[in-house]
Amino acid sequence: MDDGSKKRVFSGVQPTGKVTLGNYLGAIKNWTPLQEQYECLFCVVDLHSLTVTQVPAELRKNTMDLVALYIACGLDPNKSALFIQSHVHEHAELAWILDTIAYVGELNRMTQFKDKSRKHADNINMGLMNYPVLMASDILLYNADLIPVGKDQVQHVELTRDLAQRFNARYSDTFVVPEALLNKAGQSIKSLQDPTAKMSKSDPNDNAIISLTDDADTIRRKLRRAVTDSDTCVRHGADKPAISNLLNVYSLCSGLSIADAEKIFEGKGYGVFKDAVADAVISVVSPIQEEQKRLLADKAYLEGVLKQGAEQAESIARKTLSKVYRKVGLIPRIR
Ligand code: AQP
Repeated sequence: MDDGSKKRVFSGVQPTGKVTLGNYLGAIKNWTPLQEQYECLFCVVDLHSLTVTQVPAELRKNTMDLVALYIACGLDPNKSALFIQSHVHEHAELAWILDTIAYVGELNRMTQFKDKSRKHADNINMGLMNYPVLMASDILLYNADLIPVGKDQVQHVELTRDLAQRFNARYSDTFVVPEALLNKAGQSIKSLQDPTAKMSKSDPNDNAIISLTDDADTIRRKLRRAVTDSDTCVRHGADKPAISNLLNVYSLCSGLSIADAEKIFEGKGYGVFKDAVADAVISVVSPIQEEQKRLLADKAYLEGVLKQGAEQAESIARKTLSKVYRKVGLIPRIR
């Protein structure tokens, strides 16, 4: 962690299931280089995941898998604070204060709330509606300047900005007003079965997603089955959403530009192209899987990382929360 001169970055992923290639290309992959330039905090947002029904034992496993995955993807505990959201109780406490300045109307309008309410019609709980307020708390607690997110989360960062400005206007300058940091290429990786929908870990159709735990054969099979567009031409364009998505994945995994990829696959047809996409994805995913497996076998190391990360995060969070409590008029406890 840093002496305070660098800009601060905060981001997180929910341990809601098997992390997808979308989470990796749209989020985690882009965090690694940020560690060189910024003071970074990366969190496994377990409290967020409770907004949809979880099996407790699976949640525990997914959480530790994700911690190991962060490190396997290149997040370095010596450069960034890596921690679990629920280990720093200030997240939930600041969320309560922010709840008192967030309007029901604005939360009701959030696209993710509407989507998830449709998908989980039997469990439209208050947490689902409050999700963006907890996310605002995650960010504002650390006075983070930059929030690397995929396109789907930009609306929540906008709400965070609104809440920060509203609080600052009402109680005097307190929070940094953060900005979303969007990685253009990976901003939205689409479902393999419906290129108009984003690839999501909680998608019930396993063929729609590539999970970072899928083995090579599974990745190849899923890509071969991926839906395509009407003609047989490998070209990027608004009229070819399925092939554009695969080209995007290919480009991000191979390091080649989309224009170069279009030239390579000119006249080759979808079969050859899909196998090449599979090769590129496997070459990225396999080493991550091996490293994740190695890390998961070293429980003591992971626990040490989490202890250190929570301490680093807590030392910032505690200061922000006590400032906020003071500003809103709560009396500090005498110790
Ligand atoms: N398909 C995607 N393409 C690019 N980026 C994506 N992200 C998610 N899906 C894609 C980015 O991953 C980060 C972590 O997301 P999250 O787990 O906190 O929540 P999410 O956006 O709701 O992700 P999922 O996979 O869709 O999870 P579920 O199914 O549980 O809701 C974010 O930065 C997000 O932008």
